[in-house]
Amino acid sequence: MVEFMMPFTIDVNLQNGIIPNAPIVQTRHLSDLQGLFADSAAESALLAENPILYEVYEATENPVVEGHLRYSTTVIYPGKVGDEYFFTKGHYHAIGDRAELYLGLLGEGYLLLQTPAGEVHALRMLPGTAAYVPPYWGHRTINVGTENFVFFACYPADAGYDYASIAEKGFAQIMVERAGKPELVANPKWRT
Ligand code: PAN
Ligand code: ZN
Repeated sequence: MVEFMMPFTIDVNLQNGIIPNAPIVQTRHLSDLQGLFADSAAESALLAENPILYEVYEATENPVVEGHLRYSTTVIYPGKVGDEYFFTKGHYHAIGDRAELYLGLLGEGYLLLQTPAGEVHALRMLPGTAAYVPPYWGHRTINVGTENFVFFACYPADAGYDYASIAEKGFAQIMVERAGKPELVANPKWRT
């Protein structure tokens, strides 16, 4: 017997990305991403201040089971560690074949995608850009602007998070500021 969940709507504040009634499920400070930035000296120096890099608002009413979707907004603050722009930790989905869709709401950023072998693609995201994360790709978002970079994400409820591979190896390429502009360069810390 199918159990029918009641349909519903949610509101997303398009001025700031906040989903009213959705708790902040993640507040990530620099210390939560320690070791992920290429410039270790700049990272250590900024740790004294330990700024918040990003926050995630996730609507939590949906069951975390196969067949359902979950959704959230992520607000990444502007800033850099050395010349590398603030980014999210990045992860593969624990169930690798689960895809995801991002929709840019505010600001200017990049979605960095990586295969486990280290093939990287960077997709520019502006308000209105819908960016697809195909199954099996690791993904990280980066704020390359001077304002908050905010995006909506929708993903299979059972996708889960594998942070360990990224924490261990990082991304093969990183986004740094060169002559005032974002540029993708090889990550000196990347381990194959
Ligand atoms: C997103 C991310 C969110 C924060 O909702 O979880 O942007 O990034 P990290 O999880 O890498 O810290 C998503 O991709 N969910 O699957
Ligand atoms: Zn994801």
